[in-house]
Amino acid sequence: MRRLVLELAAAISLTVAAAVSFVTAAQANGMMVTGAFARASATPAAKAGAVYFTIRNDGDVADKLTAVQTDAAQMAMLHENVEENGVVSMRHLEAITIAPKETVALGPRKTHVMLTGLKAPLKKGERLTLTLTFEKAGTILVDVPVGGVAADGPE
Ligand SMILES: [Cu+2]
Repeated sequence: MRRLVLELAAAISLTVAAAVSFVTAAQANGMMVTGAFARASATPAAKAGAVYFTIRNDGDVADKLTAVQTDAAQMAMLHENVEENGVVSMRHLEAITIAPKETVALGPRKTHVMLTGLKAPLKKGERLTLTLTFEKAGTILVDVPVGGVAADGPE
């Protein structure tokens, strides 16, 4: 009886975990992407935007995020913010390496996915899909909600 109860509890928690990860995370081959969000465009004429998320590598080998793509913009690329002599500029990154068991958080004022050539301004409450390509884990589709113009996380 006790064993049955434990098995039931395990089955239920697995179901809950699966349901939660469906909503908040996308994963493949040990690579987990969570907390994705974009900021709404500040003006209707905006042609650029940014997307942020957190990547966790639960696998045993380092992996690299090498490409990003979305239908919402003509181009998506990896950028990092660099400060030199008090001036912040953005630098293109060829890839982001994630060591085994490492978590890399993108965010405003640091590493981000830059969208250029937006096909339409990003509006709060809308969603876009981002395709991430990892060297080893392959392709992960990430559902990205658009938050407010100054959002610091998914809303
Ligand atoms: Cu940028």
